[in-house]
Amino acid sequence: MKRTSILGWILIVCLSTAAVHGQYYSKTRPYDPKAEKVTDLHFFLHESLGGQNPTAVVLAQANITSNNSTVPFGTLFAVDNPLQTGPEPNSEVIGNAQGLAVVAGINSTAAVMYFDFGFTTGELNGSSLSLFSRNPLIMSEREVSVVGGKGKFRMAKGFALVNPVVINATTVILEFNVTVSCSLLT
Ligand SMILES: *[C@@H]1O[C@H](CO)[C@@H](O)[C@H](O)[C@H]1NC(C)=O
Ligand SMILES: *[C@@H]1O[C@H](CO)[C@@H](O)[C@H](O)[C@H]1NC(C)=O
Ligand SMILES: *[C@@H]1O[C@H](CO)[C@@H](O)[C@H](O)[C@H]1NC(C)=O
Ligand SMILES: *[C@@H]1O[C@H](CO)[C@@H](O)[C@H](O)[C@H]1NC(C)=O
Ligand SMILES: *[C@@H]1O[C@H](CO)[C@@H](O)[C@H](O)[C@H]1NC(C)=O
Ligand SMILES: *[C@@H]1O[C@H](CO)[C@@H](O)[C@H](O)[C@H]1NC(C)=O
Ligand SMILES: CC(=O)N[C@H]1CO[C@H](CO)[C@@H](O)[C@@H]1O
Repeated sequence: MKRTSILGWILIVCLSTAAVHGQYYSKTRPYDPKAEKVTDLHFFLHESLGGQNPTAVVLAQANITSNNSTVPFGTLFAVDNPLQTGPEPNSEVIGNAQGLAVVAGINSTAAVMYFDFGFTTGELNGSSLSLFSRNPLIMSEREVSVVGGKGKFRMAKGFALVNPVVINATTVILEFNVTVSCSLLT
């Protein structure tokens, strides 16, 4: 009974708060391009496939009978890859890349990635970058787009140049050089 009444009070308080702040508004203010700041980042993404502690796993795969690939068209991966300061496996972890990668090339091993690069150390702790792009691995141009961010990277936009350091059946290590501009960098 007591718990119910407390929940009731919380509900009433929330509802009254919502009523006070519930006015719709839409305001426009000038945009100041001089407020844009550019940030460069350099780090390495480490991915483990298979084995005891994979950081990328297959969620689903289309039932395609004719394919010549170990990662055929229509394969969806869930990913939680550490971001580290160096290509060495024991280098310092500074964040992680969480998201999805879908193999989206019918006649090629091409993927599209939907990743959130979250940073967990230093002044970027709690900030993240949103990447949405074709996976550069198999493309001749190894570039991915940064479409947004949060924390220090609010309203970020930019790109990353990617250099594959190691790619084999069990390990992927990618060097990232990210360039983003943000107008709200605090
Ligand atoms: C996969 O496709 C083949 C051929 O169309 C079919 O025989 C088989 O039952 C399918 N398997 C599943 C799990 O749907
Ligand atoms: C598989 O490889 C063969 C021979 O290289 C090729 O003719 C065929 O088109 C390929 N199939 C697919 C689905 O890529
Ligand atoms: C894939 O390759 C086949 C055979 O060469 C071709 O008919 C088809 O149009 C190609 N599909 C795409 C999406 O490139
Ligand atoms: C990062 O932020 C979280 C949450 O505020 C905090 O628990 C953690 O200790 C911080 N890590 C570092 C390395 O500052
Ligand atoms: C990233 O920048 C470093 C220098 O900071 C350079 O040595 C490296 O080649 C660059 N890599 C890519 C993929 O642009
Ligand atoms: C993949 O590369 C890593 C790092 O270079 C190495 O430790 C591992 O043995 C390689 N695995 C295969 C299957 O080649
Ligand atoms: C879905 C599917 O059929 N995948 C197969 C594609 O080809 C590779 C290699 O021949 C098989 O291992 C997959 O099972």
